[in-house]
Amino acid sequence: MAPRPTPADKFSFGLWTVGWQARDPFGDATRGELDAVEAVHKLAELGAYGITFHDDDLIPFGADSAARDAQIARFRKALDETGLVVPMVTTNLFTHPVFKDGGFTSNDRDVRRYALRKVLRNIDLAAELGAKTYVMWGGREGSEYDLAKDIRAALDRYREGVDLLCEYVVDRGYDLRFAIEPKPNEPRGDILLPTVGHALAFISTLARPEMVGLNPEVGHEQMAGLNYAHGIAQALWQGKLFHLDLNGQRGIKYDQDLVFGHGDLMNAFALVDLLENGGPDGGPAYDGPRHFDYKPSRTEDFTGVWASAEANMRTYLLLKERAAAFRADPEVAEALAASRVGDLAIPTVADGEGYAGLLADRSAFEEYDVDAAAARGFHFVRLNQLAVEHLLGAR
Ligand code: 3MF
Ligand code: MG
Ligand code: MG
Repeated sequence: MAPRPTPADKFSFGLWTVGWQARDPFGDATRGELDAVEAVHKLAELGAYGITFHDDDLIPFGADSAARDAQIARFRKALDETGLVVPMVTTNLFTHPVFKDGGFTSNDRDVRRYALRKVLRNIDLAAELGAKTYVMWGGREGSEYDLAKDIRAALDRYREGVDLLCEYVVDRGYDLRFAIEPKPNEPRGDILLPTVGHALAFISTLARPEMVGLNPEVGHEQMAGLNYAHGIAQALWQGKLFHLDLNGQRGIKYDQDLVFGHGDLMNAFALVDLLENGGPDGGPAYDGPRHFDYKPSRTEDFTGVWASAEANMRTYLLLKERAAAFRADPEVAEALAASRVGDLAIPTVADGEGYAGLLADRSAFEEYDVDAAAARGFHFVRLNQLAVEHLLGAR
C-alpha cells in the first residue's frame, strides 16, 4: 500500500496538466474543459499542496481587465477554501501565433517587447499570490533553419530579457527567483538552452546570476538521451535546483509527459533517493515543491485524469519508501562500501599536500601496483541488483 499524500509531501501540479484537453498534432480534444476552481478543489482532495499555472491557463488570452479580476478572485477564493498554495507561476509565450518565432528571441523586435510586457504583468500576479519561483520555458525560442536565426544575437536578447526581469523583481521588492526550464526540441526544431548544462552556462553570464536557477524536467533531459538524475545532481551541486518538473518519458522521441515513473523507473528511483536521502546528513537534498508536469493520456476520461494525478504522487511516495528501505539495508551498506562509493568524497590530494606531496609519494606512482588495481572489481552490478530488488519490493 502506498502512503496517502498529504500537503507535507509538497506535491504540486500545473493547471495545464490535469486541464489538458488532449489535443495533439493529429487529433482533436478527447476531453472537455476543466475549470480552474474545480482543479483546485480536486487536487486538494487528493492531498496535493500546490497548483501552478501559465497566465493563459487561468485567464483566457485577451480577456479584459474586469474578466481577469473576476477570474483571479474566484481562483483566490478556491485557494483560501482549500489551503492550496501557488508556489510557482509561469508565462505562456508559445501558444498564440504571435510567438511563432519566439518571445524574448523573436526576430521581430515588437514581438520581443510585447513578450516582456506579458511576463512583467504576470510577475505582478505571481508575487500577489505568494509564488516564490517564476519558471521560464522558452519553447518557441529557437529555430528550424540554421541560417534564419543568429544564435549569438538570440542569446544576447535572451540575456537582455532575463536581466530586465530580474531588475524589475529587485526594484519591486518581490521575493521571487527565476528558474529556466531547458528542453532540446519540440515545438521548435531546436530550442535555445536545450539542456541543464547549456542553461547553467547561460546563467553564469547574467547580471544577477544568483536570482536565476533551473527547473529541469525528466522528459526533456531524456529526450536528449541524458541522465536526469545526473542533471539534477549537478544542479544541486551548483546550488541551482530552484524547482523541478517530474514526469515520465520512454526514450528519445516526442515529449510524452507520462506519469512520473511510467518511463525510466530505475532512474526515477535514483532521483527520489537523491532528493530524499542525498543531503549531507542523509536527509533531503531538496526541499522545494515536487511538481508534476505530465499529461493525462489522450485515452483517459476525467476519472482517468484524477487517477493519473494520484498515480504521480503514489509512485513518488512508493519510491521514497523503497529508497528508505534501500538505505537502511545492512547488505546495501556493505555493498556500497565494497563498491567504495563513499571513498569518492575523500579529496584526491590531502590537505596541504599539494602537487609537491603527490610527486614525493612513491606509492602513488613508482611503487603503485597498476596491474593489481586494474584487476580489482568494483562490484557495481551487485549494488545495482540490490537496488532493483528493493524497487521490486523483494527485500
Ligand atoms: C513543455 C513544458 C512546459 C513548461 C511550462 C513552464 C507546458 O514541454 O514542459 O509545459 O513546463 O511552460 O512551467
Ligand atoms: Mg515538458
Ligand atoms: Mg515542464
